[in-house]
Amino acid sequence: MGNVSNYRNFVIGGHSGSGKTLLCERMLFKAGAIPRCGAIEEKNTTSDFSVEEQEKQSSIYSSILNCKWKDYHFFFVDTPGYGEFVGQYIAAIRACDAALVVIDAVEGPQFGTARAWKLAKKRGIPRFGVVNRLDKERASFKATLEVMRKNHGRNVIIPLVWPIGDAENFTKVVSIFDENLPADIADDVAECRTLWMDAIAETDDALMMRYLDGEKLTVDEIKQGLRKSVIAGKTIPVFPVSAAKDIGIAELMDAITEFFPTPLEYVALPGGPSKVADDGDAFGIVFKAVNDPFNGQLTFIRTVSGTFKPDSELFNPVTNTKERIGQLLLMNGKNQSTLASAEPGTVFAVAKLKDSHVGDTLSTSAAIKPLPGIELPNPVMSYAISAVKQGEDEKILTGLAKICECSPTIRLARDPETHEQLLLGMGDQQLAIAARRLKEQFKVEVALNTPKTPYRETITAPAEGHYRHKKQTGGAGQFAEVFLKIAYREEGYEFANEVVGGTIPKNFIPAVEKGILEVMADGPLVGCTVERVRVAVYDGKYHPVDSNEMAFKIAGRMALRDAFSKAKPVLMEPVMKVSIHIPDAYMGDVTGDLNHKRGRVIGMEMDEGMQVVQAEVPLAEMRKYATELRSMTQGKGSFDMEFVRYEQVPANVANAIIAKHQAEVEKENE
Ligand SMILES: Nc1nc2c(ncn2[C@@H]2O[C@H](COP(=O)(O)OP(=O)(O)O)[C@@H](O)[C@H]2O)c(=O)[nH]1
Ligand SMILES: [Mg+2]
Repeated sequence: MGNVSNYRNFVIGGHSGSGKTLLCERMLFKAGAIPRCGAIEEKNTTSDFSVEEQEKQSSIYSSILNCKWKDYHFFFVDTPGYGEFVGQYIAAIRACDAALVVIDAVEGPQFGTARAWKLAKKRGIPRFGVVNRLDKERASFKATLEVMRKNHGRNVIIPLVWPIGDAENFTKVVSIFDENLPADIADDVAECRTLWMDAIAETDDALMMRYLDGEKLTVDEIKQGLRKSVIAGKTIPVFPVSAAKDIGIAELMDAITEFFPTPLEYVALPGGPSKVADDGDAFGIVFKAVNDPFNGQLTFIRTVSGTFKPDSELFNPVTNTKERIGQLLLMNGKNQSTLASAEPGTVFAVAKLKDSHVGDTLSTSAAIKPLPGIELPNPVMSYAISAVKQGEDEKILTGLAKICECSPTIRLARDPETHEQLLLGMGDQQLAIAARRLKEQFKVEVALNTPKTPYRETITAPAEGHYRHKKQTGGAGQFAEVFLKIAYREEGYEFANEVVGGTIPKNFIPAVEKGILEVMADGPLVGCTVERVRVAVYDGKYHPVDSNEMAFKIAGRMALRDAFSKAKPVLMEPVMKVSIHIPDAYMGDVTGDLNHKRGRVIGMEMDEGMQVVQAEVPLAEMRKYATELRSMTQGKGSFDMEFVRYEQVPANVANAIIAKHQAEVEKENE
């Protein structure tokens, strides 16, 4: 297609509503890639082309875009800002060389902004700050800039252009290096120049010496130093713009050509390639999949090194699969054209791969080592799922598996303890959208229910148990008798045969343990897994004719239930470590709510202007937290959680759970 050093590859991130999608639309339009500039309200932007996005008037999926700008070719990805869909941004950022973080000039930086900065920094790619919607009433460049400076440092966040006028009066931007600027911005611009000159001098000792000697640097030296500083991530140039009114966009696009890296300056993650080139074996990372009604499954790849060609054979070293690819599709939202080759930095799609998924590597060489994968966040919400119509379980699982491919933060799993089929994800909205897709695309309906909590049962005192199983009904009788004792152990389960003198013959011991294992899997309190118990069978009786395995299994089971009831049994529940990110104003509400949830706050800290509350909370109380936190914080909070340990359920809570379970069992037995 062209010269790889003129390719630019970047992702657009930021808080929802900051104008990322409109900025993309504006860039495509200015570059002549689309015939008219769509609008969010008219539901005709290139990025937000799915029905769900048009209804919501907000992005849910990342969109793959490209355009030519002057001698350059941009490959870029628009991403959703909304927290539940952050997986789309994380995957895109993994594939891209740089990030534009968009900030709303009315609201200032928000929590979605902080997340966008942080994830880009973690990926180690250069960043621009784009202060957008500056034409709006109440918008202020300087106020927004001050908050950004406070969050990231005055010598890091440095405007490269300055706006003339704010809000209704925002008319244009000027380069801070221009001569003869209006007097009212002279001080601000002078400060930016000094900050840039300091940053540039730091990139090179020789420049530093000359700068300290008071020598003037040439325009070329300034540009090169600036580029070096940005690519090293030391500085973040800031651009005031209005995507709606097309102000500052050309300046931004020019700066992308000048200061963002070329694909050959690829920032590898630890374990990634040490060198990339436009020749040699081709390899790239899979970072997105979509289920397209026309093409079926489309898989998106970013070429990292080498050049992919159509109609060729690729290897996936992660799944160990050979894949045949046909056309290389160049996408602009849903519009596609074909490519003759895909050089480094190119983002392209291929249809109908067999076994390649988000995070995998594809290569022309079978000897390729996989690139580091994509680290996605843990699910924070789950539903137990079942088919609304009987007999459609299989169809639901196949459909959902396809949906999970395209939204890799959604997962299917079977809970081995509760035996429920779970659908896990980042929040109720994301999972509701998945259910809706399933209905529309796969024509099956799924019911989403609160999952059972995988409680565990254990004992707190040693005890003995006994059971005598005896039945004499007509023909052959049944007889077995078992004595056993149980004691608490630190973890797991242990079985010991301490029978002496053959009171239970050796060949029946496995049957006794089978009965015991039935109780271990289906505990007496609430039917959950029993653990932390040592069971020792020490005596019994048998009958030479009437004893059999079935009889000993029953005796083993009943003897353990007997012992268990005397051993001061307790219920254990999973406790999660939860980190909650919220604006300071919601601290009281959030910690108060944690108290109601039997949670313990174990730490608080500030992080980029947000409060981070660390707490330990029982899983049973966290089932609807995604929804609750959203309403408590007007959508401004987010959280993640992971399992820490099992803890004893307080007696009053446990009694209620046990009573409820017993009532259910009785109802079933009726
Ligand atoms: N006035 C004004 N509105 C804008 C501008 N950019 C975006 N918007 C509006 O802000 C809203 C959110 O824009 P959108 O692009 O969907 O934001 P995203 O969630 O970041 O993708 C929409 O109503 C846009 O029309 C801008 O520069 N000026
Ligand atoms: Mg959007």
